[in-house]
Amino acid sequence: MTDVGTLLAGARQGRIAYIARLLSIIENEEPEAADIIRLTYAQTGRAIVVGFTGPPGSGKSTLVSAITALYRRTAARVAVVAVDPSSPYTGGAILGDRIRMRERYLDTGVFIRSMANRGTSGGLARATRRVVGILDALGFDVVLVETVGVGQQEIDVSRVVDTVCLLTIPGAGDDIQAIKAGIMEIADVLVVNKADRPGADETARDLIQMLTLGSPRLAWRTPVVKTSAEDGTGIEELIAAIDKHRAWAEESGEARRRNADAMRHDIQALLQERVLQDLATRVGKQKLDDVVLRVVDKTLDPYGAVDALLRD
Ligand SMILES: Nc1nc2c(ncn2[C@@H]2O[C@H](COP(=O)(O)OP(=O)(O)OP(=O)(O)O)[C@@H](O)[C@H]2O)c(=O)[nH]1
Ligand SMILES: [Mg+2]
Repeated sequence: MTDVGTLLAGARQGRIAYIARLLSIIENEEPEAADIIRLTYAQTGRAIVVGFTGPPGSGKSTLVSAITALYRRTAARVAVVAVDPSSPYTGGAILGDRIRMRERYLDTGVFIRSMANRGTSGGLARATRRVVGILDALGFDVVLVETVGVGQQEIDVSRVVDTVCLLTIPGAGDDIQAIKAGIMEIADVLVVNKADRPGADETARDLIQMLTLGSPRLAWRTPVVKTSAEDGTGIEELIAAIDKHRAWAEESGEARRRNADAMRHDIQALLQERVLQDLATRVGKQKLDDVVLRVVDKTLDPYGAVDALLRD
């Protein structure tokens, strides 16, 4: 048994080992998870929670690092949650050079957590949302979530974050097709990263044209921002676009609507689990075995078996 109170107190003081342990309990749905959520849920909803999604190699990790550095200038505490990353956050690849990397990892205002993909995408989305919620409740001002956004395993990131940034890169015709195919539905901000490479203006133009052709999903006009995560160009503009979306979502009620949608999903899933558990307890193995035998002996049909089990 882990003492939840001790863990929470340590985590609130910013002790990394305690934070990590709390998140593991949540992620693995250990018995203490429900208590932790009960004790922290009321303190959630303060952090700026932003998702970065897009095809592998589009520069999500590099952009998250760059944006983290900028948020840190205003002394914000930043947490990064990388969902099933193909390039681990401890690798040198995420930061341009070793000096910057050392600075970042010595910086106690930054906490990085990688989440492994576990089974169903629904499970991962829920675990991710909870992990984000705990970080929010522990006082992180900004929580950045990286997910691979093109492919079968993608999680519905809009159920996890307040603002979804969808990355593409110059000349990525196929990616744009994929974006067109529906992923754009979830994008609150479109980012053309690697804008230091040729073709960024054309790609941005294509995206803007696509946005004007499609019927607007909401009153929100999805902006297209060009960035270079490598040299820092456009990062301030990206933060400004995120801020603007956040303000709009608050004012228009979209934030509340989206949260309600995510919570409905979450509660329904929990309800289903609970009902199934209760049912398993109520029915019991012996009763089930008896009924199965009667069905095998043809004295009862399968529907009648269910009726019989639920009756007593
Ligand atoms: N030229 C240029 N290269 C970049 C930029 N951003 C990232 N890169 C490079 O692109 C490569 C992939 O970057 P990552 O940040 O690992 O990309 P990712 O989207 O996180 O990749 P996965 O996590 O594997 O999906 C690295 O070699 C980066 O240095 C950029 O703005 N300009
Ligand atoms: Mg990455």
